[in-house]
Parts: sequence; C-alpha cells; structure tokens
Amino acid sequence: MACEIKTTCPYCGVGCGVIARVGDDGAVSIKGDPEHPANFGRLCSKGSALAETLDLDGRLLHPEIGGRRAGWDEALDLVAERFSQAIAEHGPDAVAFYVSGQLLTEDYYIANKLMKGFIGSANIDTNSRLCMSSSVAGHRRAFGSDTVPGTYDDLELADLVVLTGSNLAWCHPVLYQRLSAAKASRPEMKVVVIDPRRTMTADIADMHLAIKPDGDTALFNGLFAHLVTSGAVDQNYISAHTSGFAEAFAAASALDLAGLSAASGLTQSELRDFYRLFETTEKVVTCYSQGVNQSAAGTDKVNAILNCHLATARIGRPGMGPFSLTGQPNAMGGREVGGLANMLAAHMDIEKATHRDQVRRFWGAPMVASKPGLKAVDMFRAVADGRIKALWIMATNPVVSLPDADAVEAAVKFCPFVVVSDVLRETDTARHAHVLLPSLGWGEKNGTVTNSERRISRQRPFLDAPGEARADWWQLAQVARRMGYAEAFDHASPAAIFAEHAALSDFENEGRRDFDIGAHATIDQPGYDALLPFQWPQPKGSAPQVRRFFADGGFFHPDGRGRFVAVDAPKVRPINDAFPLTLNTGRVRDHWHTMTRTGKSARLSGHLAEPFVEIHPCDAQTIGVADADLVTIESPFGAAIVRALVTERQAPGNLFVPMHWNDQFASKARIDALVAPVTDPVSGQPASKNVAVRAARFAASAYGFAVAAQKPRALDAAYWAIARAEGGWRMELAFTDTDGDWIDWCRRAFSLPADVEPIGYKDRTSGELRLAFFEGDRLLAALFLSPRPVAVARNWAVSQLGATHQNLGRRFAVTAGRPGANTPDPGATVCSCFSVGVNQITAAIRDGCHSVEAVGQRLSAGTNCGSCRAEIRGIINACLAAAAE
Ligand SMILES: Nc1nc2c(c(=O)[nH]1)N[C@H]1C(S)=C(S)[C@@H](COP(=O)(O)OP(=O)(O)OC[C@H]3O[C@@H](n4cnc5c(=O)[nH]c(N)nc54)[C@H](O)[C@@H]3O)O[C@H]1N2
Ligand SMILES: Nc1nc2c(c(=O)[nH]1)N[C@H]1C(S)=C(S)[C@@H](COP(=O)(O)OP(=O)(O)OC[C@H]3O[C@@H](n4cnc5c(=O)[nH]c(N)nc54)[C@H](O)[C@@H]3O)O[C@H]1N2
Ligand code: SF4
Ligand SMILES: [Mo]
Repeated sequence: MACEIKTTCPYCGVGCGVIARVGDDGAVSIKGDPEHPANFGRLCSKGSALAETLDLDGRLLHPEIGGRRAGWDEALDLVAERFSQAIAEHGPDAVAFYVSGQLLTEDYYIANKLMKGFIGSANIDTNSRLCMSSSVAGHRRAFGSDTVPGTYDDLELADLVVLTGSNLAWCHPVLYQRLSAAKASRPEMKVVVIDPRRTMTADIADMHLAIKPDGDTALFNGLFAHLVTSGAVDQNYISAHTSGFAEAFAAASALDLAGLSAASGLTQSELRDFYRLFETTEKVVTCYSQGVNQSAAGTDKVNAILNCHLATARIGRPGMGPFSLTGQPNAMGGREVGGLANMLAAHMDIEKATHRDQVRRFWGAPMVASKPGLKAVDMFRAVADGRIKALWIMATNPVVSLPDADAVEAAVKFCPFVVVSDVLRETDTARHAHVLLPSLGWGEKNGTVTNSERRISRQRPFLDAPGEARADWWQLAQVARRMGYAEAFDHASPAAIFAEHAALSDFENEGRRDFDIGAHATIDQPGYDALLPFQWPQPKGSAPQVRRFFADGGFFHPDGRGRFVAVDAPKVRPINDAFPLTLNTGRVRDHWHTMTRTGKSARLSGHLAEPFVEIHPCDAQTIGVADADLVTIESPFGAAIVRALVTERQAPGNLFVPMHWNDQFASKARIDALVAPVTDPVSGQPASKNVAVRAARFAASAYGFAVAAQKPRALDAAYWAIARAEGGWRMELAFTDTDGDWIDWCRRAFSLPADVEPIGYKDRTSGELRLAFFEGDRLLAALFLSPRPVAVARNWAVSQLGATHQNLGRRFAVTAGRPGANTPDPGATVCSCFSVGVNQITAAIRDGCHSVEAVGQRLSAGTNCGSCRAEIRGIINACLAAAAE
C-alpha cells in the first residue's frame, strides 16, 4: 500500500525535511516537507533527484572477504579477531577508525564509544576533520565549547549577511533560497560575498570581494581594528563577558590600510566600503564555510571573524552572529558524539580528567583514552609507516578526498588489514579493502542527524534493507560484542542508542556543557518514531525551544567569559616559479563529494558532465589553452587532466577544480592527488583551497565524445570521463595516438555483439570520424571523433539512446552529431528539474524574457528547486551585456 514517510535529506548540512512517498508499485517520489523548519517544503536539485539515486546498481549487497562473498558471522569474527590481535600485539593505538559526517548520530555514537571507551585509544577521526575542524577549534578557543550561536532565521532577520568562503547558492541551496527570498522582500538588506572566484552566490551580492587566497585573516583583522577605532564596539559587553581584547586588538592593528590591501588583494576603497557597511549595520550575520576552514590558517580565520562579532556584541541576538555553515548532513551530530580524535562524547574534552572520568563511569568502561588520537592526515601517515595495523573506514572515501591522495591510496594498500563499510561495491577506497561490509543507505537506515542550526531530525527508513546490508551501528556493535564488550553494546535499536546519547549529555551536566538533550534521555520506541525536529539544547524537563547563545555572555570557559584570540595575518606564500598557479578546489551544484550517489542520476550528471578547471583568460593565454581544450595540472604530489573552462569569474593566477571526480568517473581527475598534505596547526584541517601548481595544455591528437546504452568497460584512451545519461552513458575522450581500428575500439569499449555492424564515415580532410552501432531500431553506441574538441550537440546525442531509429535515414542522422534544423539542440543542462538547456534559455532571452521569472514562466526552468536561478540570472546578464556591446 502507498505510504508517506517523513525523513531528512542525506546531503548538505541545511538538513531539509523530505517526504518520501512509496507508491503501490514500489516507486518512490520525493518532495519537500512543508512543516520542516529548515526548508518549509523547499528542496534543491540534489534533494529533488533523490529518488533517482535509490537503485541497487553497484550496491554492495553481501559481506566480502578478499573479494569473495562471505557470511556476516565469518566477516564480523574476522574483523574482531584482527582488531583484537593488533591491540594485543601492538597496543590500542595500533588500530584506527576513519568515519564520516554522513553517519547517523547513533552509528557515530557507537563507533566513538567502542574506540575511546573500550579499545582505549582515541584513534577515531572523521572526514569532518577535512570539513569543520577549524570551525570547531575556533569555537572552542573563543567560546570554550563547540557552539553555533545562531539559527537560520538570523539570515533572514539580518540587514547585512556576509558570506565568506561559502558558495551558498550551490552548496547550501535551500538556505540560499531563504536568503534570496528575504532579500527580495527587504531590498534594503545587503549581501557581501567574499570569495576569490565570482561564484553564482556572488550574483546576489551587493558587494563581491575577490579576496586573495587566504587573505581572510588580514581582512577581518582590519575590520576588527576599524570597529574599535570607529567606536562601533560594545565596551560593556567586552568588559562584562570577554577577555583578551587588548592583545587581539594589538594583533589586529598590525597592518595599515595599505598593508591590509596587499595582504587581502582588495583595494583600499573596497576595504573601506566593507568596513563602513559592517560598522554601521547592527544586524550582521557572517556565514563561513570551506574557504575559511580548509586553510593552513583556518582556525585563525575563524577567530578573526568571531573577534568582530564579540567586539560588537553582535552574537546570539536575532539577526546577528557568526554562523559556521556545516557541510555534511550530520557534521554536527558527529561533533556531539565526539567523533573527532581530540574530542570526547557529548561535547566533553578529552584533555580534562574530570570529563574522562564522567564518560568512563557513564559508559561503565574499563578506561577512556587519555590523550587525543591521530587526526585524519596524521592517521593515514601512521598507516603508511606501519604504525596502524588494522583500519576500519566507514562512510567516507579517503582515497579520493584526503590530500596527497595517491599517498593515501598507497597507505591503504599497504595496511595489513582494512575494513570498508560502504553502500557501494566499487569505490576508489573499497577496491583496497580486505573486508567489505555492506551498509544501509539513505531510505533504509534509521536514526538522527543534526543540521547547521543545531536542529536534530529523524532519518526514517522507507525501503527494505537490500541483500544482506546492515546498519553501520549494528556492524560496530557486533564487532564490539565479539571483542568482549557485549554488555556495553547490547542496544536493541537506534532508539536505545539515542536515549543513551541523550542521557550522557545530561549526565552531571547542570548547565556546564552546551550540548544537553536530557529531555530525550528516556525516549522509547514510539517517542523516537514520532520525534519531531528540535533544536538543542533541550535539557531534562524542558520543552522544545529556539535558543541562541551568548547574547548575555554565558560562555563555556571556566570563568564564563568569551575569548578574543590574537591572530596574525599569515605570510603570503611567495610565488613558486616551478608551480606558479594557485589551485582552489570545491564543489559544483549537482554533485555530492565523490559522486557515489549523485553520479547515478542522469539529471544531476547533465549539469557539468566532466571534470574541469576554471581558468582566467590571461592564464589560459599564457599556457596556450583555449576553452574546451584539455589541461594537465601538476603539483609536486600528483597530476590531473581536466577540461578548460576559460572564464573571467576566475581570478588571474588561480585555478578552480571540483573535488568530485575520481577513478570511477574519469581517467585522471582525483584532484586531491595534487593537494599538499598541509594542515592547520591548531585544527589539523587540510588546506585544500590553496595549492601551488602548474598547468599546461594537454596535447591530444584527437578528441572524442561517445554515448552508449551500456556502461563501458575499461576505456583505452589518454583521457576519459563518463557520466550517467538518460538511457545510458555519455563520455568525453581524448587520444594521443589515433592510428588503429576505431570500430574494434568501439567493440571492446562498449562490449558490442560481434554481429552488430557500424554505420558512419571518416572525413579525410577534416579528420572527423563518426561511428554508430544499432541493434534493430535502438542505438547501442556512437562515437564522434575529431582533431579538435568535438562539436557535438551532446544532449541531443544522448537523447538518441532513447529514440527509435526505424530507417537508415534516421540512423545516419545520428552520425551527423546534431539535430536537424527542425529539432533544436537544448544545449548543456542548466535546470536539472525540468531538463532545460542553455540554448533554450538564450532563445527565451532573445524572445524578450529578461528576468529569471520570465524565463521560468516560459520554460519552467528555475521554478521547482530554484538551485539554477543564479545561473539563469548569469546567462541573462551575459546575453544582455553581449547585446549591449
Ligand atoms: N552541491 C554540493 N553541495 C554540498 C556539497 C557537495 O559536495 N555538493 N558538500 C557539502 C559539504 S560536506 C560541505 S563542507 C559544504 C561546503 O560548502 P562551501 O564551503 O560553500 O563549498 P566549497 O566549494 O568547498 O568552497 C566555498 C568557496 O570558498 C572559496 N574560497 C577558496 N579559497 C578561499 C579563501 O581563501 N577565502 C575565501 N573567503 N574563500 C575562499 C572557493 O572559491 C569556493 O567558492 O558543501 C556542502 N554542500
Ligand atoms: N580537494 C578537496 N578535498 C576535499 C574537499 C575539498 O573541498 N577539496 N572537501 C572535504 C570535505 S569538506 C569533505 S566533507 C570530504 C568528503 O569526502 P568523502 O567523505 O570521502 O566523500 P563521500 O563521497 O561523501 O564519501 C562517502 C562514502 O560513504 C558511502 N556511504 C554513503 N552513505 C553511507 C552510509 O550510510 N553508510 C556507509 N557505511 N557508507 C555510506 C558512499 O558510497 C561513499 O563511498 O571531502 C574533503 N575533501
Ligand atoms: S539544500 Fe538541498 S542538498 Fe541540502 S539538505 Fe536541502 S535538499 Fe538536501
Ligand atoms: Mo564537508
């Protein structure tokens, strides 16, 4: 029978409520939950496409040992035995867990309890190290706790929203929609975007500050000094509730305006305008994300921002405050259970003996790790040099996402025993596991997540567990029992784990710790099933509440005061002549991390279908690269080959490459292979946004584009990138050697039946080659080859996979590579929800649709999730500007 289940989106930290409807036929449809306070019914392109990522294609459905199918008992026994053996022979620090902000709180709680309380090591770290650890460290330095003071409402209530190091339009799209809607209804509201690139987010900004990489500390130090000298600070608040002001002010005053301009790369008038705007606007929210966190000075950047809010007492009041935007759906939950190697459960500190003792007694644990464990980058170094003998990787893909990724891959290969718990069988990391454990995916798993505004929501299952897949918490608890800790890991359900977690947050707390959800300490199964989204804290006996922190002090340092932190602007990295460009890495709108889920959706894969580098026209000219050429990028650590996207949105000297592509989707685009393993000295977070590299044109002798109904096998090409497409796959190719039999190449690549004959042609003058293979009236595969980047109407070519080609004429039309005059080519997908392409949008603009709304009325583009509205606005602006020239 059809049913509707309320759950939470598994992607970004906005934490949108989702209603999943399972029809009588089992088909799943997804819509936003109008009652969820994060999104009030909205969803972005990724959320809207969730149903397209639920198929079992590529799923890991059974445990495997050494590549052979195994039973659960056998696999769990082996994991417990090898971990116990490593501990017995080499001590507890010889084992490690590397987990993820995509685990549910309940999974995470069990992983942390097992490692820190029972194994007795703190060698559990998480991909949140790469994501939020600078924010955590900055919060703890300033507030004495890892507290996000504000709520999402603050972004709507503010008169000035500063977004620094955040591409909100693409990475937190629903929050961006809330912000744009607030700005549209209150045009006096100002938005400032601080980002070296002119991102889509910058398109709604009143001011875009194209800061130099890592210029943020200087920028906010200058702001702090300006606020003091202009008298905008709140002396009462500073003296009543803080300490360290004088030292921080002295450090902030180190540079004059000329020095600030040099350090930030912004003009003196840009600095003055921004400082004045901040000074004169009471209600300011400063949101920050990876452009701040992922830096060798990430923690200092965070504190430079926090200093400005503390000095003006613009914190914890409606419409005011610093706001760390969390990345993953449960980045916050992971912090609450203490999943980082230097934290303890329930926001307690591993360094504090009283906290360790409290946790030990609560858990009834033999011991609690007494010192911080290895942080992610160091953990994999310890794997590489043999100190870690057994490693369990869960819900993360470090061979793609950690810096110096080739070295990480070598370390994982070298490790004597590696367990990977994942939903997919083939990932760049899973291929090196000794034991593979099949986990439940979204729609199957059951638990809670916490979003950026401290709101805890339920993820509820609406699909049966496929094959033998089991929950991550269950896998961990089963191993714990086999290691001899049966009593402490006898939880019957996620509800029981959540109750224990809530009880620990309340345990001997009495207001001393920010994280307190004691109200849920006795929750039972029906209560858990019905749990509505709520914000923490919610101590014992209290009702759900909206709570902001620190408006009246109440910090969590022992003296109750917040701390100003004196921070110095980092020295600007001198240009390295051998690696003169700065590589910046990050995200695109429609892909999620290593693409294990978004890569399944043709709609999402159509937005940007191959790895690319954004490069400024001047740099492109210097290295002799034209738009759509291929580029090799190299650092001392590794290399990648990606497509050139020449754009003035990029700053000269900087390159931007997305983090998503990996060996499953491209020949050589794991960009973390190039990223130096440089980390912030306080947080240990890698500096993934500022890497010295060089770039050169990749000399291909032929370029190709192909579509195929079946996923191709190994592609024998100097460059390849594949993407899901409606009815099959699409791929970009390049070759350095064009001799050879292309028909045979196609047969091998696309596993074509021997009796299928190609049609096509080779033009000897232009060097173009076209081949298409049909079975009956269906297109099996087509290859378009050219000495130059191939001019094929890609979306049209893809659509031919689903078309019927009854006669030879229609079949030959495919080899033309473009539609006939009466069927226009939609162009690259802009609106994923309605599959609207750029050519359709430009045609509508030529027809007089000069606003996003008008384009929406004509084509529906941008009217569902709205994630592409910034892009549509960009296309309109570009067209109108071109027309005006
Ligand atoms: N579509 C999509 N959304 C996502 C994700 C995804 O994979 N795909 N992942 C989620 C996760 S886990 C995270 S952590 C968030 C990340 O969300 P964001 O942090 O918004 O995303 P990024 O693209 O990593 O980086 C943001 C911006 O920082 C800029 N930047 C680089 N260097 C500097 C600098 O020195 N100073 C400043 N001020 N800016 C700089 C980059 O140019 C980039 O535009 O996104 C979440 N949302
Ligand atoms: N260069 C560069 N590198 C970066 C970044 C950057 O901006 N630039 N960003 C960093 C950041 S902020 C982040 S958060 C990381 C993200 O990097 P990763 O965590 O490595 O990326 P994901 O693709 O999200 O990996 C999740 C894995 O878990 C699997 N999975 C999904 N759901 C479940 C589940 O419920 N249980 C289990 N067991 N497995 C599951 C997926 O199939 C996938 O293999 O990348 C970091 N790396
Ligand atoms: S903004 Fe998009 S990706 Fe993020 S939680 Fe909401 S629907 Fe999911
Ligand atoms: Mo992240």
